[in-house]
Amino acid sequence: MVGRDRRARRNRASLKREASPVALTIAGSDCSAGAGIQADLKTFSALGVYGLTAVTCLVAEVPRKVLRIEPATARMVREQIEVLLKNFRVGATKTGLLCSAKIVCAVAQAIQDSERIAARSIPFVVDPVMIATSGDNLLEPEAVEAYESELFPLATLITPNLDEAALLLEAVINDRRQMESAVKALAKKYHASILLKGGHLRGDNAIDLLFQHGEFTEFSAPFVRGVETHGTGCTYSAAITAGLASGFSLEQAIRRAKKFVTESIKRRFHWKSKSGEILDALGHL
Ligand code: PXL
Repeated sequence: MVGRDRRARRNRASLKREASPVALTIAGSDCSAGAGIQADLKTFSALGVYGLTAVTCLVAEVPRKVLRIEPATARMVREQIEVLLKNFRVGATKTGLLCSAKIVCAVAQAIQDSERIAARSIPFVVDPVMIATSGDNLLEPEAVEAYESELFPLATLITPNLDEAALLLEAVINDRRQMESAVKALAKKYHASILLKGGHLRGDNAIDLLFQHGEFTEFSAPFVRGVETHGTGCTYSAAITAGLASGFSLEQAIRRAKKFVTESIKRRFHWKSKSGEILDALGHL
C-alpha cells in the first residue's frame, strides 16, 4: 500500500514535470545578470517555465557601463536554435540582443525552418534591443534593416520602447497621443502586433499600448520613482513569452507580465558599487 502510494506520487510528479511549458530565448549574455539571457532565464523559472537559451553574444558589463561585446558566429547561433527546436516542444520563443545583421538573418532563417519542420506556428516575441539603459549602443547600425526585412515579418509581437520606436519610425514620441500614432504606424509598417512601452514618458503611471487587430489595449502600473533599472525590457518580454508558452492569450500574457515586471522593479537588487555609486538591477525575483 505504502509502495503503491509512493509510486503514484512519483508518477504524478513526473507527469507534472513533463507537462512543464518550455520557452526559448535567443539573446546575449549580460555577465552582471540583470538583463540579457540571465534575466530571461530567471523570469522563465519564476513563472514556472523551463527555459532554453541560444546565446548570440557575450557582453562584459555592469549596470551603466558596457565594456566589450563579442558576437558568436551566425552559424553557432543557428545551430543552437535548430538543435533545441528539434529536441524540445518549445511553446514560445523570444529574441533579445542579436548584435549584428548576420545574426539577425541567421535567427530569421532558423525560425522559418523550425516552423516548417514543426508544421505549427510557435509564438515569436521580438524585443528589438538596440540601446542599453546606460545609453551604450548594443546593435550594429546595419542590423536595423535586417530586423525590418527579415525578422519583424515573422513576429507575433514586437515590443519596442519609446527610443526604439522613434528610431524605427524616424519620429518624435513625447506624449500619449504620439504614442497612439506610433504604435498604429508600427503595426501597419510591420504587419504585427506591437506593444509600445511608454515607461520613459514622465507621469504617475508607466503606460504601455498594445495595438492588435485594429484595436488599442492599455496596460498601466504605478511608475516606480527614483530607480534607474537595468534589464526591465528583457524581463518584461521574457515574462510575456513565458505566458504565451503557458497557453495564455497575448493580452493575458501581457497583463500578467506587466504585474511581474512592476513587482520585480519594486524588489530590485540594489547595491553600492566599490566606487560608491548606487546601482539597481532586476534579477532579485
Ligand atoms: O537591457 C538590454 C540588454 C539586453 N541584452 C544584453 C544586455 C543588455 C543591456 O545591457 O547586456 C545582453
